Amino acid sequence: MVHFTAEEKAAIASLWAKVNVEVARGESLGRLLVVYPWTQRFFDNFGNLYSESAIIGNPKVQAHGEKVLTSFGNAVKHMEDFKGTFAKLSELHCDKLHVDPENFRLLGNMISIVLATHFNKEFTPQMQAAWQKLTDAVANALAHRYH
Ligand code: HEG
Repeated sequence: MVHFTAEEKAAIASLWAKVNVEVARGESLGRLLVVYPWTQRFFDNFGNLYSESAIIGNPKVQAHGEKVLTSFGNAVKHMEDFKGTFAKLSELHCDKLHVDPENFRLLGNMISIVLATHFNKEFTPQMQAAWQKLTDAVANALAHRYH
């Protein structure tokens, strides 16, 4: 089980409190779909994903991105029990959607990049390290059904 120090928890919570999910909602998923185009195959019912601007402006990408980000917010609140928190979602992604778990890591990296673009200097290497630990823990918890 991953352990977070009190400093890491405080750093993560303080940054997350400033994230405007309404604004950032499509950015991480949008970047995933642009940077790693093969991830688009999971979203073939999302309509137009033909260009970067189509992806970023696609309302379904926005709506789904919001679900993903909100789910991350849930992880921030439950840092003692990722497995329990993501048990249902792990079932969905592994058993039903068959998402390759490598993609969970890739999406975690996109979240780090979005945070870096929004928070610039505040997203210090130490802050990044704490977030990377969180996104890795979420990725592991989501992949749990594959283990
Ligand atoms: Mg997933 C559904 C969270 C990565 C593909 N994802 C969902 C849902 C949540 C979620 C909360 C909605 C579940 C529901 O409606 O009950 N996803 C989530 C997180 C992460 C992640 C926190 C973080 C790593 N998802 C992820 C990746 C892919 C993917 C990397 C594919 C490349 N998710 C996916 C698909 C659905 C969900 C195809 C169903 C979408 C739909 O049909 O509405």
